[in-house]
Amino acid sequence: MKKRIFNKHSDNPIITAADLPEDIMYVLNPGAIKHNGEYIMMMDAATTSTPIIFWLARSQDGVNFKPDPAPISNWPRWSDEQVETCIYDPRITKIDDEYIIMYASHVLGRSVRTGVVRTIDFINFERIEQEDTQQTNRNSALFPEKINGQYVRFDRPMLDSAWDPSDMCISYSHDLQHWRHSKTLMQPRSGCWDSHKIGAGAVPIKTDQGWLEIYHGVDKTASTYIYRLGVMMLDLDDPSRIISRGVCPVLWPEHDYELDGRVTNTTFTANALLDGDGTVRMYYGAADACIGLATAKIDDLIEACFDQNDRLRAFFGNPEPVTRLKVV
Ligand code: M1P
Repeated sequence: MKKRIFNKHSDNPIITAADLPEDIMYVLNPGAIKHNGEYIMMMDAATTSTPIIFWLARSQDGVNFKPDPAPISNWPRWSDEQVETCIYDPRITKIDDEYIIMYASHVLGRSVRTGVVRTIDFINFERIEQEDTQQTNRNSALFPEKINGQYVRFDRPMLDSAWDPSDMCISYSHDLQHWRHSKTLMQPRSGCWDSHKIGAGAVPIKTDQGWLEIYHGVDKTASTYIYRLGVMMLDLDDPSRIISRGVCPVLWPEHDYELDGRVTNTTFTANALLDGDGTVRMYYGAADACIGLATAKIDDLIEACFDQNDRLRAFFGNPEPVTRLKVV
């Protein structure tokens, strides 16, 4: 039998709603980063009285997390003063000396878009205003360095319904506010675990083989959707070029806490942290209800990108994009 790429921690789920001090129903899909020698998780938290908000948890060892006593209370508003009704899936990228957080933002009366907020200390937060393209968009993740003088991000424009098929896209910016030259990076693969829609997962990791990306793929069955995680490798100088896309998922729902929750059959990530010893540590949302930890060796993830690829590259060809993408 093939070895597992990711191994799930024996204490999973490592955080549940019961670990938080207030009236929390669910915690899920954290962004994560190491800051001042400490692991920081920024979790989506759904309370009984507010929509999803962000809540920080901190850890010295990367396994045992202590949630802050209260959620982030000074999250900045959009300049039009609109109140966000729901925020989720923060991806935290360290770039130079600051952390850029890209997340899904809803306000009343408009569809979801990518919000961008910066911080240097996870105490004060400053909004980076976004050009309003009216594009429905989420699952954005910023690369950890500029490439050819530009910021680069994955994003995921959507059709009218969040349940419609969608592609993973890539966009470029000089100022983190105006995103240009958006193009489709990758489509769902018919007949595979990522057949229905796909989206960025983690902030990509730079390796000597290229940019390693862990993404989520959705499979639609007769009765449900299944969210699994897979890998791909992108060209270091031109990340819109896929060098190789792994064939098999590297993590999938299999335990009760992943199969049964707010959204069944769901494993979803917004982070992957490379430790000094070559271990990739990933905090993932399980069933949209709690948080698990899984670890893998970076070399195994790289190998998984190239697994059986030649045979399937010919098979999958280059299908038409399924996402309605407004190119600006
Ligand atoms: O409910 C499963 C996931 O659904 C969304 O992901 P996607 O946009 O790819 O369908 C996100 O809302 C995510 O938060 C959630 O875990």
